[in-house]
Amino acid sequence: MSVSDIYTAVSEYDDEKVTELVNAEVAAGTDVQTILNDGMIAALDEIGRKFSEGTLFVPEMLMAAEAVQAGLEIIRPLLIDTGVKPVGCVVIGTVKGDLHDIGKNLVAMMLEGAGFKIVDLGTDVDADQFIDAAHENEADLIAMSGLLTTSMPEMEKAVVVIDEANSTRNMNVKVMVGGPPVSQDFAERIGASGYGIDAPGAVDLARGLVQ
Ligand code: B1M
Repeated sequence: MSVSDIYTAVSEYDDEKVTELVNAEVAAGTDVQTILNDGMIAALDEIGRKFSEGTLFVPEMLMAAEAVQAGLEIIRPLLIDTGVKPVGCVVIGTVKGDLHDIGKNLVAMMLEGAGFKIVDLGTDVDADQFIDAAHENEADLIAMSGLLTTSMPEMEKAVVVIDEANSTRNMNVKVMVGGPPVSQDFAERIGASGYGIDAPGAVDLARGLVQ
C-alpha cells in the first residue's frame, strides 16, 4: 500500500477504493499533504491533461472529481481540527459561471483549520451574493476561486462591485483570488488585495490580510 495506489484509484474513478486507501494512509500516519498532493491532486492533473489532449471527456473528469471528494471527506476532520477562537471571517465561493469546487473546498477547509470562520457559498456565486453574505456576517475577507479562463472577467467585475459596496454599505472587506488561471499580476491588475497560489498559500495570505 502506498500513496501511488490512491493516484491509481482516482485514475480508475474508484471512490470506494479511494476511501479505503485514504483511511489506511491516514491510519498509517502518512502526511495529509502528501496524500492530497501526490495521491489525489496529481491524479486530477493527469486527468485534466488527458482532457486537454482529447483522450478523456467530461464524464471521466466528473467521476475522478467524485473519487477525490470521497477522499477529502476523510481528510476534512484532520484539516479543520481546531478549537481556537475565530481569527476572522471569510466568505468563500467559486465565481459565477464556474462549477469547480474541489480547490475551493480545500482552501475553505484549510482556512477553517487555521481558525477562520467560513461562510461557504458554493459554486456559481455572483458578486451580489458575495457582498450580501459579507455584509450579513461582517466578514473580513471575500475569497473567490475560479478554474476557468472565463472566471477571470467575473472576478474583475466582482472586485469593482465589492469596492463600491465597501463605500455604500459601510463595509471593509478585502478580496483574495485564486485558481489556476489567476496570478499575482492578475490580482494586482484587478485591484484584489491578494492572490493565493494554493490552499496553504491562501491561509498565509488571509492571515496577513486580517492583521
Ligand atoms: Co473542468 N476544466 N471543466 N471539470 N476540470 C479544468 C479546470 C480544465 C483546466 C481542464 C483542461 O482543459 N485541461 C479546463 C479549464 C480550461 C480553461 O478555461 N482554462 C476545464 C474545462 C474546460 C471544463 C468544462 C468547460 C468542460 C466542458 O463542459 N466542456 C466544464 C466547465 C463547467 C463549469 O464550471 N461551468 C468543466 C467541468 C468539470 C467537472 C464538473 C467535470 C469537474 C469539476 C467537479 C468539481 O469541481 N466538483 C472538472 C474537473 C475535475 C477538472 C480538472 C480535471 C480538475 C480540477 C480540480 O479539482 N483540481 C481540471 C484540470 C486540472 O486542474 N488539471 C479541469 C484539483 C484542485 C485541488 O485544484 O482547483 O486548482 P484547484 O485548486 C488549487 C489551487 O488552484 C488553489 O488551491 C488549490 C490547491 O491547494 N486555489 C485557490 C483554488 N481556488 C483558490 C482560491 C484561493 C486561493 C487558492 O483564494 C480565494
